Amino acid sequence: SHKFWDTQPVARDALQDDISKQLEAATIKDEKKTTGYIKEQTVEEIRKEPYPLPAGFEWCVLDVNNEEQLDMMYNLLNRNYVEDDDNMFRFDYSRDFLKWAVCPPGYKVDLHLAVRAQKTGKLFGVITAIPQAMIVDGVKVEMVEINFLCVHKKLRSKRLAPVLIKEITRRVNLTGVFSAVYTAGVVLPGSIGCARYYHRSIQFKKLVEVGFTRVPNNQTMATAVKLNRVPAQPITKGFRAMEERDVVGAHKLLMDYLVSFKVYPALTVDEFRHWILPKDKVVNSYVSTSADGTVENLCSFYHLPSSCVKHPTHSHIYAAYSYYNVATTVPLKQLMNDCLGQAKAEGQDVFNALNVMENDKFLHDLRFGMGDGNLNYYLYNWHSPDVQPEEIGLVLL
Ligand code: MYA
Ligand code: JJ1
Repeated sequence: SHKFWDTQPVARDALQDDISKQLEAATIKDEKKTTGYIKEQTVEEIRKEPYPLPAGFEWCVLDVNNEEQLDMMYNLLNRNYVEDDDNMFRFDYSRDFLKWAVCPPGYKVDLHLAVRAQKTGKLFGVITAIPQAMIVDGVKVEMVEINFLCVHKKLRSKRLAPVLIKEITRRVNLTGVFSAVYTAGVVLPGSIGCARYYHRSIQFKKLVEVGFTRVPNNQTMATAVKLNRVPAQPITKGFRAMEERDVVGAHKLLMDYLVSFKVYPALTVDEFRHWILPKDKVVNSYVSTSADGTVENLCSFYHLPSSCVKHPTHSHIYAAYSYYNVATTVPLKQLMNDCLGQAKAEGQDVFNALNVMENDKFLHDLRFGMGDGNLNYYLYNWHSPDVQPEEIGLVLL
């Protein structure tokens, strides 16, 4: 049982839910709703006062355009954020990345929420929300995306996370939004689907040295290095970095593509521009167009290095994460192979992708291997059918 999550408006897992078990046993048809709010609310009934914090702590907001406050957020996450199962690697989102990730069009500073020590001002917790309309099973819903939930290692297991979640929920509710989407490596109530991480080695030798991967039993280092070579020159005709002049066309290309999925973001042109235009060491995107400039193919990745927690010489692995890709005039496999070449040129050691959207079409042939991590997708306060990974048209940062 979940002391906190059992009190929240999220879908109950039919197998864990006693009531639906009883219903099943009695063969009463359990008409599971597949659309709409789980709990109907209005702004008027939302509590006006912040939730109380343990003595010695207070709420604050992070102005990431202030270098000192950005540094505080960066340092908390760099030392305390997500690690792999064996605590070998820890996400190291860059400062520029964090600014980009939490400041899309329409963002609110009030929703870059943190907990600090009253005396010293030191940060102990953070959680962020950004606005994003989502399409779930064909229905458009105003939501927020929740990310960067983090509690300092020294304050773990003291129930601070539920307070952060309740307070961000209250603040989001006061803006008239009542649903949210988020992802997590862990399994919690409210999951609508589960995706798997896949990894394509680019700097194979380094990845072995840091323990990210190993030489397969039937291969030598030399053969493995050879097998993982990527072409430096793209094959797709006219393949180039995306520019402002491509934004409207690429936006249409992506949104026409995303309609085929059960869950995807309803991006405005301005939001799309923010998320996709190349930003050094943050996000890369590439297009090819027809002679008249119509965008026909789009691929992209974001930069998320991880610190090597214990390694004596290698401080980081540089990882590119597959973002939004649409191929209409070439095979997706070819487009993604070109994308791999660009990731290598950008100094990346590994290219990561989830088995969402049509990624399964290229993962095997382009020599991706299954990782040891899962990514669970969640909705807060919205009924949704369960979705298979290939029905998910959403990549969160
Ligand atoms: S996912 C990334 C999460 N961050 C990390 O994994 C970084 C490293 N870990 C930590 O910093 C801490 O371990 C965290 C928990 C902060 C994760 N999502 O305070 P506690 C539940 C939701 O004693 P701590 C991301 O950023 C747990 O089941 N709940 O635990 C998306 C238990 O509840 P219950 C989680 O370990 C975040 C309770 O917390 C998670 O000190 C989306 C224990 O609290 C988790 N990842 O801190 C958040 N992990 O007893 C939800 C544990 O019931 C947003 N728990 O089982 C919901 C929508 C809100 C907005 C709504 C608007 C309308
Ligand atoms: O990166 C991940 N796993 C790697 C490293 C594993 C190190 C030991 N635990 C991995 N490497 C093997 C790759 C190899 C490729 C060729 C074929 C054989 C295998 O598997 C994993 C993902 O797989 N990452 C994590 O576990 C990090 C956390 C993931 C959850 C993220 C939650 C984000 C929340 C944001 O809202």
